[in-house]
Amino acid sequence: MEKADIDYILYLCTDRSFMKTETLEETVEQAVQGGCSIVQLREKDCSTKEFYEQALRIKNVTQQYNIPLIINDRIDICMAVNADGVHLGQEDMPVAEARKLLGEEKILGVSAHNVEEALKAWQDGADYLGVGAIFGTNTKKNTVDTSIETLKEICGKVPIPVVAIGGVGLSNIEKLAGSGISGVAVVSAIMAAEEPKKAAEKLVIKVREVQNEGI
Ligand code: 3NM
Repeated sequence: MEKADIDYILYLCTDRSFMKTETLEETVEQAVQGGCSIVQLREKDCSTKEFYEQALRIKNVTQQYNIPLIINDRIDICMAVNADGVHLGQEDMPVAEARKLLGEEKILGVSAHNVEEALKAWQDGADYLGVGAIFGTNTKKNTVDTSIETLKEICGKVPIPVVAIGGVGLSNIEKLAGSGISGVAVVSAIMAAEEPKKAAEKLVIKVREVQNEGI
């Protein structure tokens, strides 16, 4: 898949602790069937071997639906399973080094919390940015609150896609109208849903509605 063709409208970050299905693959497949357009495998408490095996299983699903699979933090896992890219936080591998290791083909996403971090990530080779936590979240500890104003400013200053993350759900997506984002990234809004497919369908409809109003 060409980088330019990637659709960031509904970006799912996984977290097995929320899931209602037996396996992570099931939740991911249902979410993708509902319209989730890109998936990040985010594993914080497992061995490298488990992470690798889980990545292979999730890749089976994303490949079938032709949507990108991004691996959180681990360049080695991305290369080992030939995933589509890596997402890095500000405390992870420096972006320029990661770009060297990954090459030009892989997607490189970076978390940014202010304009300075956003500009640096873009200059160092990021393909997209995750900006948050916009609405606050209990899903991840030690997040940095980022305002909608800052989100908007970042979107205006970097030429790469920006997704909003952190507490994003059906009830607050409309607050992002006019911000310039390419999509939203969610964990609990899909992972914790009894019906991930329905949850994804509703979220996509909402993001599109807001986009039509000039997101
Ligand atoms: N990154 P939920 S917030 C993985 O602020 C992640 O960079 C964040 O989970 C950041 O959609 C977050 O359940 C968790 O609020 C988002």
